[in-house]
Amino acid sequence: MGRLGEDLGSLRWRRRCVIGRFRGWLARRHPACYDHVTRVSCEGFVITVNTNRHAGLGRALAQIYVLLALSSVATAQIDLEWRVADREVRVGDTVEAGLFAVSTSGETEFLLGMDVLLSWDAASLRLVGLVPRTSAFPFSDFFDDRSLDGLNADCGATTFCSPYTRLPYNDGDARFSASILDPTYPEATPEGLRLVVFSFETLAVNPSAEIGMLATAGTHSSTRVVIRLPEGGGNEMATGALIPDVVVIADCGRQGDFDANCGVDIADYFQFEACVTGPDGPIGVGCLPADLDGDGDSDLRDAGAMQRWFTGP
Ligand SMILES: [Ca+2]
Ligand SMILES: [Ca+2]
Ligand SMILES: [Ca+2]
Repeated sequence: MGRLGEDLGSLRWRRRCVIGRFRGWLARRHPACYDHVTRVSCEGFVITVNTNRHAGLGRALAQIYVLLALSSVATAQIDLEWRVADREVRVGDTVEAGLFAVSTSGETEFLLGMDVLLSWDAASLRLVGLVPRTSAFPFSDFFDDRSLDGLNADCGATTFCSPYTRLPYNDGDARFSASILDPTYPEATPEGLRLVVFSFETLAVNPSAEIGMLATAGTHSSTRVVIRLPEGGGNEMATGALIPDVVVIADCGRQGDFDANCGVDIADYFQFEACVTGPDGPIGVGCLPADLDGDGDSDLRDAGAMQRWFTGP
């Protein structure tokens, strides 16, 4: 008597119908073998067999392999993606950044809950908070996580850093959690579901201030998304890619702001027109704000940037 094929698993396959199809097929075609499938889950399977009892086992296992190979596409994943509303801002502006859940399976997936380790450039951005009424989850917040890695409490205090505002310390990382309260699941689509909108204040000039996520932090904390499988299929971890976004933070008195009043308006536009050089440059005296992209001239590309920076009449 021997054991063959133990822990063949860790093959991941498309869960829903495939698991059911696999079980049904195995039960019909190879009931003896089916008895030895000791675990079938969304993560893989384990088969423990008695080689002396099942002469046709090799053929059966070969067929199982074929079935699983054909079906071993990745399980559903939910990418988490930042989408910043306005990527070009000035110091002192507020930036709204939406956190989106994007289904990569081509289907709508039902979200059960998530932990997201937010990260941002704390030298140039300050987390202001959640934009009210933007959450797809009824229950979401920066919870007191002192018992874990204290990402929301790592200001050094013994209590939650901001017990009144429910805001974590602005050190560039925080743990955000969301979950449902009743069986109404937010639906992540391939186009992306906006989970929540965070607002950040811009603190300092930075041509590429990143708002991102951490996969793990400390000893216990990780970014994870849990989905609910249909038809009583249970819950499944479905954490996909973590996709950051960047904000361009410029200073007052630059990038088209000739009068340094932290806005680009008609008065700035007239001065810009007087400074246009075409692609050969060079920039004239007092015309530095007309070179918005910093390449030494004031041409059509700068004019396009001027329009993007335009803040009002
Ligand atoms: Ca922190
Ligand atoms: Ca101005
Ligand atoms: Ca230029």
